Amino acid sequence: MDSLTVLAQRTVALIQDIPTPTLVLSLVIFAFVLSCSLYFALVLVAPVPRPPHRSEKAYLTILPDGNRSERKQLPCWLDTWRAHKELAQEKRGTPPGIEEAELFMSVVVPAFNEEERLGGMLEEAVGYLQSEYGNAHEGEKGIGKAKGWEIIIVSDGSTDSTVEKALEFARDHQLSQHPMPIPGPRSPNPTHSTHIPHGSIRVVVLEQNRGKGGAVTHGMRHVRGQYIVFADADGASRFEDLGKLVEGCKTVEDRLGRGVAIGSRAHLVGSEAVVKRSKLRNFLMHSFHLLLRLMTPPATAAVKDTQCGFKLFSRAALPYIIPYMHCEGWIFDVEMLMLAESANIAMVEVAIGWKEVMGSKLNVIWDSLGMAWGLAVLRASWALGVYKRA
Ligand SMILES: Nc1nc2c(ncn2[C@@H]2O[C@H](COP(=O)(O)OP(=O)(O)OP(=O)(O)O)[C@@H](O)[C@H]2O)c(=O)[nH]1
Ligand SMILES: [Mg+2]
Repeated sequence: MDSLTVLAQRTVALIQDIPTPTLVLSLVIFAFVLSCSLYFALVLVAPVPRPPHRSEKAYLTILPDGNRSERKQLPCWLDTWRAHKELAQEKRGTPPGIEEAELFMSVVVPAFNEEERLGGMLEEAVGYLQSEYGNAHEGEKGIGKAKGWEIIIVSDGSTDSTVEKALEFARDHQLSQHPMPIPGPRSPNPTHSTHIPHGSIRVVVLEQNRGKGGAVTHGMRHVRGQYIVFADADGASRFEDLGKLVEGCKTVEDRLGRGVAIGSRAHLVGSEAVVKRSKLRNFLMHSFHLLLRLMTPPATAAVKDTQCGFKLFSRAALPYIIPYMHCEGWIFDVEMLMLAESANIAMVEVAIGWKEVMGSKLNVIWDSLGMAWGLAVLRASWALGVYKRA
């Protein structure tokens, strides 16, 4: 008989000698200690977003005379909402809604070292926004607003000239009736450009890099629109499809006006653009989808393309999502969808045009591992109540 078998036999004999109540109690204590350790380990590893620095609650824009503005205070619906919520809790009143919109469409663009790609994306965006929504009327607020737009570019600790490029774009397009058109992914040789209203582009500068999730969430705290979309700075999504997202969102909005429309590239799987990607990237994409289906609640698991950087939210949906965001990295889209689902906000997936654009900063292997880890931590934090939701 080898020593291992002897050891096993002795252990079994030892356990058999322990009275049953003592054994059960020991198991209960063991399970309790294990759960506590897991909980505290999770509290340690689960990301907690850092509060914004003072300078990050301000924006830069181009003044009507073409000069760059001083830092101006950003309006923040979230601060007002939180103050009202605390008051309502003290008085046991009804929880607050969100303050009224000032314009129709807010576009949040996270930008990390995007001096090369940002201009082309903005050209395409302002062309559509100005022709579709036009100028906002100063001082007018209200739920029925169908005019006006803003773009909030959140430079995510960029070390290149992203901020200067964004302000240069705003200056040219505000001052000139015929600005110099900037080539983009869909129009390499553009012939016309769009004159834009003063102050429609705001640039927010994060002092340190936070990751795409942190940048998007930060921008979305300061939006004034009735609808809010976030869009990648590379211009990969066809901006004109924004109209389809708005229509899609309207069809699912509930009586509180809450809805989410998710731009989707699922219809492109099998197309040249996706097939041309490396085998490794496509393999990791499929593995990630499998993980998502296994680990997320049903409505989120049913979304075919959770990662598309083109998602639209109605204003009324924001207080159920933005205050409860934790993920700063690539997994933040999934957190947004899970929060919407947990608040019973309907989501619709809308097929959009998309083009592979050179210059992606995604590190396929490293970022995929980060996403799998982020998803595991997110799911566990929900299960054990480490993260609060609405
Ligand atoms: N890589 C990266 N992008 C960031 C970060 N913060 C904000 N972003 C922005 O996130 C958006 C998406 O980045 P991309 O590099 O195009 O990555 P992607 O669209 O997920 O991947 P592709 O499908 O390869 O284009 C861009 O607008 C980036 O500027 C960050 O810390 N790292
Ligand atoms: Mg991209």
